[in-house]
Amino acid sequence: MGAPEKGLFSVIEKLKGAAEQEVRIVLLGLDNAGKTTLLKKLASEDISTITPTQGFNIKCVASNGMKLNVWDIGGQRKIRSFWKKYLDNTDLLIYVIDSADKKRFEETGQELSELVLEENLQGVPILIFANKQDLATASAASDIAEGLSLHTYRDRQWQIQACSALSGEGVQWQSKLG
Ligand SMILES: Nc1nc2c(ncn2[C@@H]2O[C@H](COP(=O)(O)OP(=O)(O)OP(=O)(O)O)[C@@H](O)[C@H]2O)c(=O)[nH]1
Ligand SMILES: [Mg+2]
Repeated sequence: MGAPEKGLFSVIEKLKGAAEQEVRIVLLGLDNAGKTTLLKKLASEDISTITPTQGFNIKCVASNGMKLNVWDIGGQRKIRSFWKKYLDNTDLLIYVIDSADKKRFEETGQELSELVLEENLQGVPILIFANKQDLATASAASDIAEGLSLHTYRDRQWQIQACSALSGEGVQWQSKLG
């Protein structure tokens, strides 16, 4: 698991500083990666009845004097073509990966590499969550970073963080609120 100070908030704080009031976050990744679970966990909502997202969910989370508008968009292949419609004015891209789904590492890497080429996302920082670390078969975040060649992303800030949306470990949101 990543060090606590490397949490979501440190990224947002670096991004915006204290002066800015509103942050637009887009949450993307393949279907079943755990995006909606992560978002609900962040908002301290029940995660027992989550179904695949057919369109998108938006949640506004007020925190540390900032308003975080988080757009959680379905990751099924047929929905991915709509991702582009949601990228305008994005302050932060959160990209979620199922760390235990090795069969789809190539697919998720491909989607991410296409996203970083999007004009609307030029220079936009990326926070990658290597999710499902509670599963014994999960790959380490460092291995995923290497597999995705993240070190080649030199035109923006990026950070990868191991987490479990299910347990909340590594998500580090509430811990920063207090
Ligand atoms: N073991 C484990 N399962 C998780 C974790 N996060 C999510 N899941 C499970 O993964 C499945 C998919 O989670 P969702 O949150 O619906 O995934 P999604 O990325 O929103 O999927 P789409 O809406 O289809 O794009 C659910 O059964 C979740 O319970 C995690 O950290 N660990
Ligand atoms: Mg979803």
